[in-house]
Amino acid sequence: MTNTPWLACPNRRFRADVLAGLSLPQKRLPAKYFYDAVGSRLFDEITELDEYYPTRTELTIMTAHAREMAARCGPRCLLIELGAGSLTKVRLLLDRLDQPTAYAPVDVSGEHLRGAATALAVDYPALDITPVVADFTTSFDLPSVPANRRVVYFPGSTIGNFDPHEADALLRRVARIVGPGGGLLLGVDLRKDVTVLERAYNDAAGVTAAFNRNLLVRINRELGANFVPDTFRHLAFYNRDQSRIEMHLVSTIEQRMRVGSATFDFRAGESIHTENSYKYSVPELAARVTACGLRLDETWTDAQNYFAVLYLTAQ
Ligand code: AVJ
Repeated sequence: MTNTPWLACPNRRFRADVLAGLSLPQKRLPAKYFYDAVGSRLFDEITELDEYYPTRTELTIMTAHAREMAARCGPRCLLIELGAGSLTKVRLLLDRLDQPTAYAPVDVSGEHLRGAATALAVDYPALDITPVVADFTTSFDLPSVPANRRVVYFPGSTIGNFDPHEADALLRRVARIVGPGGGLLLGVDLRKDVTVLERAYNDAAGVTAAFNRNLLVRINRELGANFVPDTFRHLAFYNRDQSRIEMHLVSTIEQRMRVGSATFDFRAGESIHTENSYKYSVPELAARVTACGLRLDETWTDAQNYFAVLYLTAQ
């Protein structure tokens, strides 16, 4: 048999999303598809760039306050991490948690996740690690282990990739997953000087540009398309009205591209909108989470107020 539905399925979803996104008047592609194996590696490179402050700042906050965060989680918690990536930040938490019953990292990039989980298991031999390969924007199964409390760890300001109504839906779903009394430890990037923001998405070494263009490389490979990534220019800027960084790929020439049997025309200068990264203020976010059934218990931030980590309790 040549058709294995459990393998074909995720790809069908990818194809449908790409075809739908490229058919819009303002072409767009969902940012979650950045993270194939190459994209995940490029993102890890981004986190180490001088210009990219969020990861480093969040790590500083986590290092300074991991003990208080772990105390909020309490003993024997089930820790669920959304968009787990390389599993570096969570170590700071795991080092402080009181007998966690299990750790369930959830990520779309199966290869990357399994590798990271194996590496983590070496350093935490007593911990029950259950990687869940899933798109956390859809529903997914969690290990059914008894725990004092369920806590979702959602770091990296990944919440910033969601439009406000999607972010609300996700927050409501997290509240439902952890149940009343359950927690959410949320990392968010804050509003700040535009120069600092724009530099973070326009690094001198061009790693962010490569990360952006890799989406086209992935589409070529997985969906049989003929994009020439070099004919698309990386564009990232701060949209003040929406308080978000926008990333685009701008076609430098007029061209017709093929994705499978579909074709898409590009004018010279026409863009594909590839990512939004919303920047929040703590009071604004507090109002939002409250409306989604979560109570803000504690906020930790850095000296420059660049980034915040929030502990929220589901009502
Ligand atoms: C995954 C949301 C943390 O918006 O900063 C980094 C991804 N995109 N550079 C962000 C990203 C371009 C990122 N987050």
